[in-house]
Amino acid sequence: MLTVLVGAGIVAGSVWFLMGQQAEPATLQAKVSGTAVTPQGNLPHATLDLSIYPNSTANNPGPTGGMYDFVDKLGWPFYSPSTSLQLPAHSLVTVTVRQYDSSTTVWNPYFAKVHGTVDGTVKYNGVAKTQIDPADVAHTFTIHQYPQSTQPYFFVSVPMLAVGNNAKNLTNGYPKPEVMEFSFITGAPGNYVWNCEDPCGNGYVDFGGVMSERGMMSGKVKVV
Ligand SMILES: [Cu+2]
Repeated sequence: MLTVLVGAGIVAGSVWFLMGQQAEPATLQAKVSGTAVTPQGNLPHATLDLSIYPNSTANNPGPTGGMYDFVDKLGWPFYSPSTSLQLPAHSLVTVTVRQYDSSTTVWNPYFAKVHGTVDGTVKYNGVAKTQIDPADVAHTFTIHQYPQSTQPYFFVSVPMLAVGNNAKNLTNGYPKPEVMEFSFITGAPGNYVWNCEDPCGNGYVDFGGVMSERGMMSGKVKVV
């Protein structure tokens, strides 16, 4: 019992430490170009490009400054170029993700399924799918409400396909990426959060460390 209490204290302590130190990275704005035909009529069309790296390298340092200069040395995975995202309201948003990390099996199969995209699918390297094998999930991109929010409902969750464990690194220090492309429709303006629901961190059930880290596996989504 004492061990459990001490363990819980360490988890709470490290979460407090990380929360207290968190800086918000510079905001990445989705680019609007033209309109798109959607199930909700013609809407402005915005695009957003993200990458997921398994670790930083000399040429790709990841988030820097403040505590990131410390966490970057731990070999943690991160979303790039930013985890602070801004999306236009009442628009079709198409996100392209280049994913360079290997698998950590997602424990809850719900997060191996696609939720909240326009037609319920994601294009994985050009092939539309509604889910992938939980064992092949590297990370997830999951947008949701703050707890007890009164804002419009907004939920999108996409499992990110892992590169093979034996994939060879190329000259840039990473293997050839898996490419995910998906679209969703935003509603009224509001403030949301996103995070990864795959246990890619460490500490308590692998949901510590990087998982709660702004700049790495969680961030803000502002709909304007
Ligand atoms: Cu992750």
